[in-house]
Amino acid sequence: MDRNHFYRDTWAEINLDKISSNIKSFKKHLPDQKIMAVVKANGYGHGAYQTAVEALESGAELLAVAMLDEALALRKQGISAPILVMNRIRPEYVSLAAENEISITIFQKDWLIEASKFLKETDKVLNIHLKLDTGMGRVGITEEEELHDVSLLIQNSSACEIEGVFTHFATADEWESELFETQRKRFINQLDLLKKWGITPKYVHSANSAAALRKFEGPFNLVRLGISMYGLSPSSEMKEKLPFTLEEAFSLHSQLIHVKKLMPGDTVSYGATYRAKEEEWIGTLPIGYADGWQRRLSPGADVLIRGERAPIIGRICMDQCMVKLPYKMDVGEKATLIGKQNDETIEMDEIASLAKTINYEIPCLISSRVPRVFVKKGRISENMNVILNF
Ligand code: PMH
Repeated sequence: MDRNHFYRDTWAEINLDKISSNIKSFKKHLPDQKIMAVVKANGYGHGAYQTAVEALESGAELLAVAMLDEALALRKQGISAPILVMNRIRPEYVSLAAENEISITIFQKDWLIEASKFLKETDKVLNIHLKLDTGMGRVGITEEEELHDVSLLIQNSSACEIEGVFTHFATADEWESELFETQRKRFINQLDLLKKWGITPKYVHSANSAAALRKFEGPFNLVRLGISMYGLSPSSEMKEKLPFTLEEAFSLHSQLIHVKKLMPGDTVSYGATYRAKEEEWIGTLPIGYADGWQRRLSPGADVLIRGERAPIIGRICMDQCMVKLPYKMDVGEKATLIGKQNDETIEMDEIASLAKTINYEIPCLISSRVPRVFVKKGRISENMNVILNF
């Protein structure tokens, strides 16, 4: 392990080769669709920049993030591919977006009127994706009149252009969903209206991972891939019916920093909730809830040591937690909290289920103080340690 840029005994490993493989599988699955790699929230915790570069090298052509800051960070790091900010930006920042060739999402007439005051003659043309709400109920235009006004205002402006139109599904990860079909139809109707008004944007998109995995009919030419690009299934329902294997890119590791013998009756951690029944070997790992290893994972979660499961016992602390070892082990032994050791695997879904949440949330919550180690072409290519600005 190359530790040039971090000093702690806990790290996340991001296997970029798996991201590449997932993107390539999608290219085969949907040869006619362009891929927009969704790298918001630091690439769902996987590292936005590294994931973006890998996705672009593997066949994705565009990127999506949630906010302007995330897009600007990617530009600062030298990424020149098209980037879409999917959430609302403040009207006063439109020039900043235009200057940096960042496409933005709009879904309010008032916003557009306000933003037009801030666009300068000298700016590059601002690329806009219209967001339509077909049933997600989050953001997006719902009324025909507002859609008409917004699209014509943009069309008549020399400062901006409609580059795309999109919507977002609420239930694409459920096989039998009436709402999915309703949203698909509503979107097609709205596209017909736009066409009637002379608007045929370059990019028409609606599919997230779940929709892209299930394939569906419509006049769409781009898919927005998040969770599946990272190798995780959008839902357990879909996991059983995936059209190809998704390869998990994220794994989480630590090392024993202390090993001790407990005598019967000895207790472990805050609240003394764990009490030894017999003589037991206990190891301490330097990872805790401040790293995103949530308290609710104990009791329940295991770690892998020498390919065997060892349960986490007692309360998870802020920076440390304890595991029950099968026998005496040495300080320095590697423990895998998510991932594979020999023939045993702890999947992200296992941890998500123990934490009573979805797999999306787990890597997002692994905090920035956990360094990320990137593997590319089978070798460590880079470390990211936000604390030390690496
Ligand atoms: N498009 C939009 C507008 C999104 O909000 C998301 C994910 C995606 C595409 C990618 O979806 P996928 O990861 O299922 O492929 N957004 C979120 C969210 O807001 N909460 O969970 C996932």
